[in-house]
Amino acid sequence: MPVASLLPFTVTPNRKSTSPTSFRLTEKFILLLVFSAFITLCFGAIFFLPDSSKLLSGVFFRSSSVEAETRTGTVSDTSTGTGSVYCSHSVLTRPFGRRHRSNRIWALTLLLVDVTGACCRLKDGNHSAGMMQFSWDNYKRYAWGSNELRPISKQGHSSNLFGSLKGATIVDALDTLYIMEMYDEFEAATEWVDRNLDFNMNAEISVFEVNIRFVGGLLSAYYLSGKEVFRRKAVELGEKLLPAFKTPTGVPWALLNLKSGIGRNWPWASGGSSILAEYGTLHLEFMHLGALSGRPVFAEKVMNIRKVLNRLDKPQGLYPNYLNPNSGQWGQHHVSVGGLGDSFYEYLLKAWLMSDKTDEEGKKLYYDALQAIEKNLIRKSSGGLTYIAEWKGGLLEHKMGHLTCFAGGMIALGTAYFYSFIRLTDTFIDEFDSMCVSGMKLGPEAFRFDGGVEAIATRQNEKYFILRPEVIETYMYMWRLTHDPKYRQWGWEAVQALEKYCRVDGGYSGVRDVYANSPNHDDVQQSFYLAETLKYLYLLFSDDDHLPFEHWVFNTEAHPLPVIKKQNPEIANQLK
Ligand code: DMJ
Repeated sequence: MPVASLLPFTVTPNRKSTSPTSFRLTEKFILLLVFSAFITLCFGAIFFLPDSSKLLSGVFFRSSSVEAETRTGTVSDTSTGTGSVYCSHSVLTRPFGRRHRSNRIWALTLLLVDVTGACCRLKDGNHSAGMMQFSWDNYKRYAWGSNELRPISKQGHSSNLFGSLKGATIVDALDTLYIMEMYDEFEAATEWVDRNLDFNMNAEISVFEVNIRFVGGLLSAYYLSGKEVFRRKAVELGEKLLPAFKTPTGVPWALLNLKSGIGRNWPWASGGSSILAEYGTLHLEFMHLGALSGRPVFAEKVMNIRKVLNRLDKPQGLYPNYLNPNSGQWGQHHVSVGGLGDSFYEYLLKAWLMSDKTDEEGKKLYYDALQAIEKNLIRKSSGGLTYIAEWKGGLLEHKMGHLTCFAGGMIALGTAYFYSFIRLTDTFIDEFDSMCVSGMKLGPEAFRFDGGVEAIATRQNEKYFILRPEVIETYMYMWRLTHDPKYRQWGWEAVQALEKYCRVDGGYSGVRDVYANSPNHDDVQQSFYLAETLKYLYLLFSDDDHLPFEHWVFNTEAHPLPVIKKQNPEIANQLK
């Protein structure tokens, strides 16, 4: 499936062709002269103009450089809490001058291709682009090819989520590099993917993590850049994941050996169950894999998961986090909109949006699930804060995870279409800032509303912050949907907190206790920091037409996937 047929920004309008035979010889000669003059002019522009990419971005991607000038000075207003939040290009980002000449050619190519004007608008960066540069440079210097960076010990790091698979940070960061116009870095990452990203190994991986980070990252890189290598690798990896669905119900295993195709579930999961947030967070990527490979098997696998879920009774309309893939029955009745449940709900809504609002089943499943959540899990604390509790066999645990904080953005996005949730969003989000942050202005992993506390982590093992994006993700959605400056204000405070407490010599690190007086670093720069946290910050301070919601849906790792438009019948049919 050619990229051009999927993307709004690469479709060129039909033009009437003129037969060459209709020109006389002299006319042909004049045309040739004009054409040669044009080519010479273009090359002259590439080599002699000061920096054509800046000019082009000013003229053709709307004048971000001009905007940046007018924004200068507002940063200090922001830091003191007054005025609106804008980041000055000249103060906060690296200069354009270090760009490679090939980028100018690419910019010129974009100019020639982008005749529809519907391209995702590539803008000047903001402060997060500088943060990205720092994270990337350090990863490249100390941990190139490893999954993640240890920024204090300055070496590579890997968790058991990826087995012996390599390069998680590279693949997760590809689209952020591209979106932030860090094209030299994007080229280096592309070359690494082409030469080194290998799935033929005896590695036991998490199907969910590899799907959202690797498949999602490769798909977005493909859709943004059009480079075939990403499509090829995404489909190759997708094929490798298919054996995970070999269970009696078709609900996939959590873990899979890429070589043997043997799967199993996490040993800690209730009764050998698969996890809702894991098997329920494959839909977006698999729909695109189906579209790009032309193989219906990808869509069939994820649509079958819905069938299994539709057959089951839901306690109070809620979805338990555990489901046994052999029996097709629920495991322990634990319900959460945070860890173990979270992105299942997100993908119901986004499946509908990504299908250009044709996936009516996805829409209804989301609506019903949210109604049950509103009724059974959303509560008010004694101090008046609205939060989402967890549910264990009918009893509420008055705790909310950092992971749950993404729900503000999800509910807001849904509210744009489902008006009945407006009240919920209004109250919920306004209290967000005080709930999800600590004295360091960084949110703990979980916070409680019992035993006389209000939104505080009371257990030592819930006080850490690992550079998670969820709070900033919600700020970004809320900003886009309301344009209330407080979301940029809060985002800017998050930037300052990250700079103050998480930035170390060799990159950015999580902290072990957000209530401590000074940070005790955990020495890990998570790949989702580059994929999500920095990207959402960047988008928070960008214009709305930069990856507009109308054309793009973000997977749960913040990888943008294009909406598959109705007028593309071949793909639209696969989504039904
Ligand atoms: C990311 O890998 C994804 O957002 C996932 O859905 C859960 N959260 C982590 C980051 O916190």
